[in-house]
Amino acid sequence: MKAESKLDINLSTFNGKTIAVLGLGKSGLPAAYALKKFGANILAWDDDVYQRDAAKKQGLPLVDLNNIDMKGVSLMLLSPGIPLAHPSPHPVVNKAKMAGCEIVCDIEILARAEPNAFFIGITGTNGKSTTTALIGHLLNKLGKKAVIGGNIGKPALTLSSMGENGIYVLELSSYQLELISSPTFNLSVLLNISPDHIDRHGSMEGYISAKRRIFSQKSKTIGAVIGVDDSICRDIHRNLSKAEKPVIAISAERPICNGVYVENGWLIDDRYKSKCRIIDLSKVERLPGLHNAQNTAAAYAAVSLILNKNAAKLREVADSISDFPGLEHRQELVAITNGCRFINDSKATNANATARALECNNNIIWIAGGRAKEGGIEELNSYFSKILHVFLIGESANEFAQTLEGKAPYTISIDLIKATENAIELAIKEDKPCVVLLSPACSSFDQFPDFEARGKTFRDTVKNILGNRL
Ligand code: UMA
Repeated sequence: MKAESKLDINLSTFNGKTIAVLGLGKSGLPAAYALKKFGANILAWDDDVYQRDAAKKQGLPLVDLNNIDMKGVSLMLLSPGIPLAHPSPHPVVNKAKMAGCEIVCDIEILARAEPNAFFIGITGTNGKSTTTALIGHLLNKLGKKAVIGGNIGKPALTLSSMGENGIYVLELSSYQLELISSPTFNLSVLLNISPDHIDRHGSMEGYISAKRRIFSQKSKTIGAVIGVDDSICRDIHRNLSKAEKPVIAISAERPICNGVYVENGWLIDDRYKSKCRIIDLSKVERLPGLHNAQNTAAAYAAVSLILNKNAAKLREVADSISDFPGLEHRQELVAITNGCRFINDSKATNANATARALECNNNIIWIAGGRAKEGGIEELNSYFSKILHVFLIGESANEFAQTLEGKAPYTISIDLIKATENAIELAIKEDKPCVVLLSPACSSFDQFPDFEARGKTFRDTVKNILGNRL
């Protein structure tokens, strides 16, 4: 993407400031370009020579931040993937800290540039992209000016300016939350917390405390939504529910008095005199499974806070849930042939996310593997009986093979194209309806630049072999 392709946010408040930018990838490059356009004195750097070349071609001044005196640098824009504290801080981060320089990410810059806009922040270990997209979809259907962005893959400073009447619906990773210093959100959504990114945060406590930063709320906050299906979030809810503003508890697993929950497939709002049955989620094809029940409950609850329980409008929300188009790489149905469904769930970069796909499918031909997270696929043991065969790819192949030994048949296919070909061959021979599922339970970085490239390879391979049979 060309950095200047869309720069709508007015950053004149940073005019004349000296800003170091470390990391010139998806978020850093457009941010550096935008700040430069509005008169900031940019010192840009990336440790990767290719990224530096790309930045140079777009006219960004490069300065090796490892070799400069940081005094006089007022702000450092740090890309979220670059270590702030763990496993060890990037050397430039240490220099910036010693020079007393504030370290932030692009979301903080957006919040300062658009102080009058309404900010919804969504975080959680899993489900945050779907929830973000669904909230954006529901608000747009209600005729609200709203845009989605952040960790979902739309960098903050490439979004349109929302101004006073607009809404930013932002997916926030724990990495980004660590790099936001101002009270930012008018409405905060925390879906769930389970172990993830421990290396980056040093411990589970560090990860939880990064997630809790979603409650860094503006004085004009209208409330919060919290999933209470795990014990960590239940504790957070217990503490927050003493707050003045409404904190809506949501659950995909059990009835919640005065909350929003899913029971026998129905989304229920229990904040009225009598329980309101909102929509039968089992009929919503693009939001399958319990995990999507949680996402939908959270999105509905968040939007209901904005609508201030306007009953007529809430009916419209229910209707709009059914026409949510779904998201790429998250249980994305890419083809159906002879009763076999091909599902791209490349975004499942940990076992917990993969569990959600295994849970709502049967007769599964599973493609898994990549760069494994701690614990590998051990926690998926209870799903192995649903699996017809596993095709293993990537660095984790041998480790996963050991976990599967004697529990599910597997083949080490090495790479994704081979695994997809193998899976299709097997699916064609199968006499019962089955599902070919790419849900790696691993990050993609051993074989692909990101999960999007991995998902696209799967989708292209399926379509090349089967044609468009959706
Ligand atoms: N870099 C260095 N030095 C280092 C490490 C990296 O210079 O020591 C450079 C790399 O060479 C590269 C740049 O930093 O050019 C990459 O920065 P980054 O890793 O922060 O990634 P971006 O391309 O800016 O993308 C980021 C998010 N990436 C991460 O948080 C790792 C994207 O989330 C997000 O979509 C994007 O901003 C737009 O906001 C992706 C992600 O994997 C989807 N997120 C993690 C997750 O969801 O689990 C947190």
